Amino acid sequence: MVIKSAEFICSNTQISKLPPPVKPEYAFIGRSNVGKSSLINMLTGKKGLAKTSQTPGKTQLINHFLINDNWYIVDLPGYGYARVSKSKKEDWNKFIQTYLDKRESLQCVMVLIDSRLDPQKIDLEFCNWLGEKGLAFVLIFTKADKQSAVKTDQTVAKFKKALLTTFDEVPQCFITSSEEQLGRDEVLGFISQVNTGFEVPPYYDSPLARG
Ligand SMILES: Nc1nc2c(ncn2[C@@H]2O[C@H](COP(=O)(O)OP(=O)(O)OP(=O)(O)O)[C@@H](O)[C@H]2O)c(=O)[nH]1
Ligand SMILES: [Mg+2]
Repeated sequence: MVIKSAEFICSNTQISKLPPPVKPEYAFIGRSNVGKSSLINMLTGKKGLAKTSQTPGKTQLINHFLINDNWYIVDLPGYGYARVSKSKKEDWNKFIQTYLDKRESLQCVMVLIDSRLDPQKIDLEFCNWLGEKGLAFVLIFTKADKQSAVKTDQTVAKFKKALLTTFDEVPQCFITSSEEQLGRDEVLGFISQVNTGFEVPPYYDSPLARG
């Protein structure tokens, strides 16, 4: 897929204020600091599009980016950020869970996993939650430039094995590096393919809804 345009549309804390669900949408989520915003910038080829930071917890809102006037990338706050109070964390979890569970145009949850780490409980729990909700997801392993390809393959294999204790089959996996532009064609190719099957939810497709 060629990226012709990528623009920031809105930041939200309220589900009711999200753009109408008339275009296919992909949510990028993972632990705080895993590299979500960097990956979005790498995929779109726009360095400053999503704000990145060395301090975990940078992304605090649901951010919508419109790509090629045709589909959305959504940058979500990272989970597992220790320095947020417990009640705030619960509020966030609820908000994100509602978004993921109810968003009609959400085509796939892109779960980002740090390729340097052994399977983390919080990542596995999140994948299991997606499974319980019947939400489609893929795994994107990040920061592959930080170690050898052999080590990355080992991490991927361990994660798949851990998932197979609760899943019958493992989802599609992508290995990426935002530093080295690794995995860009693969991830965009996947999105492009899913986009072709998108249908506008019936209500929004009616003349009434279109105004
Ligand atoms: N070497 C390397 N560093 C990366 C890569 N991706 C992200 N980083 C670094 O990791 C840090 C966090 O990146 P972000 O993209 O801000 O992470 P995030 O997941 O959006 O973080 P929050 O919004 O805080 O949850 C930054 O210092 C990035 O430069 C990568 O592929 N390779
Ligand atoms: Mg971020």
